[in-house]
Order: sequence, then C-alpha cells, then structure tokens
Amino acid sequence: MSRAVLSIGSNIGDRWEHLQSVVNDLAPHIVSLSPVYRTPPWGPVEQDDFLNAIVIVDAPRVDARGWLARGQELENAAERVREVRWGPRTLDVDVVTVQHVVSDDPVLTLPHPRAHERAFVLIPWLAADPSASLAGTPVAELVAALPADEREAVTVIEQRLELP
Ligand code: A4P
Ligand code: MG
Repeated sequence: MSRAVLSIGSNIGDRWEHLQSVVNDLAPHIVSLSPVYRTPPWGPVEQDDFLNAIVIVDAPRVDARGWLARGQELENAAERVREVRWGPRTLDVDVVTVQHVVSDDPVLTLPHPRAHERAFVLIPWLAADPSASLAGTPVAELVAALPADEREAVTVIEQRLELP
C-alpha cells in the first residue's frame, strides 16, 4: 500500500479543468478529495490567484517516485512550461507526503519541505482528512498557527470537482 497526499494547483488557462484532469486520471485511487480553494499566490512572483485542492490517493503498486512521475505526466498533459520557479503554471502537482517515507533527496523531498507553512496546502488537506498529521504535528495545529490573514485569504469554492 502506498498512500500519498498530493497538492494540485493551477493559475493559468482553464484552472478548473486542469484540476479536474487530475481527478479524472487518478479516480480509481482516490481516497479523499478536498473542496477547491481560491488562494493568493505564495512566494515572490506577482501572478494571478491559484485554484488549489488536495487529493489523497492509495494504490498498492505505486511508490513515492511513482506518484511524482504520475504528477509530472499530468503536468505535461496540461502543457505546463517550466519558466520561472514559483511562477505561474497550468498545473502543479506536488507530493506533500507518502505514508512512511522520509527523504531529503532533492528530486523528491518528503514530506514536502514547504508544506507546513503553506495555507494553500494545509487548509485543503485538513478538509480532506481532519485527522491528518505532518511530521508528528496535527495539521489542525499547523492551520491554527498560520497568520490569520493567510488563513482568511484561502477561500472555499462551493462547486466541487467531480469524481467520475
Ligand atoms: N521535487 C522535490 N520534492 C518534491 C515533492 N515533494 N513534490 C522536485 C514535487 N516535486 C518535488 O519542481 C521542481 C523540482 O522539485 C522537480 O523537478 C521535482 O523533482 P517543479 O514543479 O519543476 O518547479 P516549481 O513547482 O516551480 O518549483 P517548486 O519548488 O516545486 O515550487 P512549488 O513549491 O511547487 O511552488 N501559490 C499558491 N497560492 N498556490 C500554489 O499552488 N505553487 C507554487 C509553486 C508557488 N506559489 C503558489 C503555488
Ligand atoms: Mg512543484
């Protein structure tokens, strides 16, 4: 069994369809799917708001590298062009955690080194799994520790992604 938490985000083009494409592809493995949130861009690059969500997946024969590769295939299918680090993108799939895996390999660092400080990851994650924890700390605590303005800037969208 390999259970993984994936963060998906888009801020170019049909942002909703880019997120839906991930759900369509991973549907057989999805254990839980968060609502979609509108989120202000995190980081130094000035750019449009993102749509973000968390997808929790489980598959017996997919390991951590397999989830990274699957995410990159989906990014390529969305015709993502890598130009600026932390810059705008049609689709970003980050591996937040894989159960029982810790790694400092730059190709796949687990847990994701910036997840604990990102409202756009933590808030959807808590919605998808209220009992989640990150490196031993409940995600609920990490959310509570976020600056109030960052927490409040992440707003839920009523419409849900469709599980086919
Ligand atoms: N990599 C290492 N560990 C991981 C991991 N756990 N998950 C490597 C995914 N990739 C991992 O990623 C660069 C390299 O990171 C990959 O080759 C992979 O082997 P990339 O996707 O090519 O480039 P990037 O996404 O621009 O860089 P990075 O550092 O991954 O940026 P982030 O952390 O993904 O940040 N604001 C909002 N509101 N919402 C967002 O979704 N996303 C970003 C991107 C910035 N601001 C955002 C959002
Ligand atoms: Mg990335």
